[in-house]
This record gives sequence, structure tokens and C-alpha cells, in this order.
Amino acid sequence: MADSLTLWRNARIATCDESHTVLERGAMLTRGGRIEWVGPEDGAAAALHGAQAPADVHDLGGAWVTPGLIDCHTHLVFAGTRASEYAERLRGRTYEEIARAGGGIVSSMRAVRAASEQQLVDESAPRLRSLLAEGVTTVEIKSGYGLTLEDERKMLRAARALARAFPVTVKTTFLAAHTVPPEYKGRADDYIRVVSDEWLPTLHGEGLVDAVDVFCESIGFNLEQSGKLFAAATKLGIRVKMHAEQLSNLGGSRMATRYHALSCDHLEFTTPEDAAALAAAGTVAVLLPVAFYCLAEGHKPPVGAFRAAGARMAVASDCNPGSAPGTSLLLAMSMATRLFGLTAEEALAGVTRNAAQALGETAQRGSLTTGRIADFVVWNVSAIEELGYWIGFNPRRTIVRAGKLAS
Ligand code: DI6
Ligand code: FE
Repeated sequence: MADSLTLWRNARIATCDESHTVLERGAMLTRGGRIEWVGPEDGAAAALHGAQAPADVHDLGGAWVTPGLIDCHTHLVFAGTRASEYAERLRGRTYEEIARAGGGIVSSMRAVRAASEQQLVDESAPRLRSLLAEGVTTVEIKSGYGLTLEDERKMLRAARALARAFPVTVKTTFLAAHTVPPEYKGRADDYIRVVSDEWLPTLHGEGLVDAVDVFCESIGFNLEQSGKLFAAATKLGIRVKMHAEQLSNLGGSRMATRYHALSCDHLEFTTPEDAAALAAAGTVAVLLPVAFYCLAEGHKPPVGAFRAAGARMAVASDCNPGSAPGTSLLLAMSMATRLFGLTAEEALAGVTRNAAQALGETAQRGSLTTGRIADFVVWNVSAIEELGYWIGFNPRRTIVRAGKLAS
């Protein structure tokens, strides 16, 4: 039997489309999980012309509605915490010093290797629930703490298991190129070779990889190693993204744009010339203010240059145990405005349509427009600018996932 129509009426709809369209008295028609029509409420009758009357009608009471939020950069699958390292950083040790002394990502690697897939799911579930409670309906989850084939597989399988257990769309990213594991100390080229030529095709063949990422940094991988991984991913038809210019500028984002990267992320040390290259390539600049705040590094991403160049900017939580132990995308929005200078409108675009583009999902989600998946959030706000304004307060009223009430 064909899916029936549902009418969602009496709403103030921030469509988050390219024209920033806001419908002060709007309505949507959804069918089979997709948006069939969106427009002014008095246009709904014409939109229904000849169609069977909607089986369900929801009066949203004049509430604000946005697309479901998209967290396009997380490491939320991990085991244990690194609170002790955070305490060390409060006493003055830097993130790099801790990493070079064998802590940092390698600390989390030991915890992930010791955990079962189910333990990873169980420990990560509360972090995912926290994001979903704020209206996140799509989340990207990276591997990168296993650093062996079996443990990277375990992480990616845990991410897929979370997608089955919760009302969320999960996009996985293979980040074995997060750091060189102890077994390959001093042999980064050998490690990149096994990651690129063996692990990537294997895990891709198991349906576990939606994108590939690399930490291109002085304490990560250099341009040549990053390029080798990107070439291998591109050969397999897998899109790429990069942790770029977080602590220094190796030229990573420029190289990533040559591979048509979906996104470059962090970008504290990106130049205006790099920003122009990102804009020209359509590569999204993903801003990660929680990591900037927790690391207290001080050098800000060049938001003015991104804006001037016309580069799209997204905002994400970067939820991870080391540099961004946070599970609030609304807080990340607030930080992106106050710490990096985004406008309220840019912050909302950063967790909707631009975040969708950072995941290669623009055709599916990120705006309330005809044909897209009917993921949306009804908010208890009197102004849409309250999203990213409140700190520690969640104004979410109702979440709709693929046209069905999820909470
Ligand atoms: N940059 C970051 O901030 C995270 N990864 C990366 O490449 C930190 C990951 C961690 O410290 O666990
Ligand atoms: Fe990250």
C-alpha cells in the first residue's frame, strides 16, 4: 500500500535552504519519510490538489521548526576517558607534549583495543543519546583509536550498531591515519602503506567505510603520506576529508582540495589563500570550537577569509576523549559564534545544510526542501536565534525522523 500523506501545519519553518527561506506560517506534506511539499500554509490545499487527504495532520502550534541537526565530525566511539591528561594540561603540559610522550590518541588506543565491540557500543551510547536529545538526526563517527585492522573494524562495526539501535543516520569515516601506533614507531610510511593498500580495501569491502580521513599534522602524517591514502581512497571511489591545519600548516587543506575533499576540519592555521582553494573546490571548512576551547591553543581559524572567499562553513562537536570531550552540538554552535565570530545564521547553516555537504549528503538532508528526508525538529523557542544562544539549556520540543514522530 502506498505511503499516506502527513500534513505538518501551523509552523514557523527555517528551511535552511540556499536562500535561507523562512516561512512565518508554513506547512509541510510528507510521505514515506520524504518531504513532498513545503510552503506557506495557505498553499497546502493547492499542493494537495487531487491527492488523497492526509491521513495524519499535526498542528505544530506556531512553533519554530528546523531541519534535523547534523553533527558532521565526531570521534564518539571510544573507551575510557582522558580526564587525567586534561588535568595535566591544566597544570601546563601541552597536547603535543603529552602525545609525544606516548599519551594522547595512543592512550585511547590502548583502551579501545582492550574493549569488546559491545563495550564500545555501551560506552558510546550515552554520548550519542546526549547529541540526539538536542535534535541531532545525523552524526558522523570516525574510527582512529584501534590502529590495527581488527580494532578499526571493531570501531566501525560499533558505529554501525549504534545506527541500528538509535533513531539516527550514521556516516562512518575511516581514520586509521590518526596517529602512528607503537608497533610502527618510526615507520610511518610502512603504516600508511598497510592502511591504504590493505585495511582500507578490506573494510570498504565489508561496507564499513563511508569516507576516509587523515590527521595531517606535525604529530600526525605529512603531505606525502596523506596524499598516498587519499589516492588509495579515490581509486576505490571513496570521498575524503582531512584534519587540517589544527596546530600548524603543512599545506594539507590545499592538497585535500586537489582530491575534491568533502571537508577540511579544524583549520586554525589555514591561510586566506587556502580559504580561496577550499571555496573553489567546494570543500567545506568544518570548524571545531570545542577542541579550540579545550586545547586553549589561541590561534583562531580565519572565518573572515572563509566568508570573503565564499567557503561554506560547518560546525561540529568533534566529540572525542582528548581535545573535545563534549556531547553538545548546541554548545558548539554557541562557541562557534562567540569564539570564532560566526553569525547566528551561519551557525545554524553550519549544523544543517553545510554539515550535510561536509558528508556528501546535500541531496538527502540538511534542508527542509522537496525530496529531502523528513528529518526535522520542533523547538521551544520564540526566536530561531535561540539555537546557539542558550548554554546548557536544551529547547528541543519534538524530533521527527523520516516523517515519523521520534520523541
Ligand atoms: N585532532 C583532534 O583534536 C582529535 N584528533 C585529531 O586529529 C584529538 C583526538 C584525541 O586526542 O583523542
Ligand atoms: Fe577530530
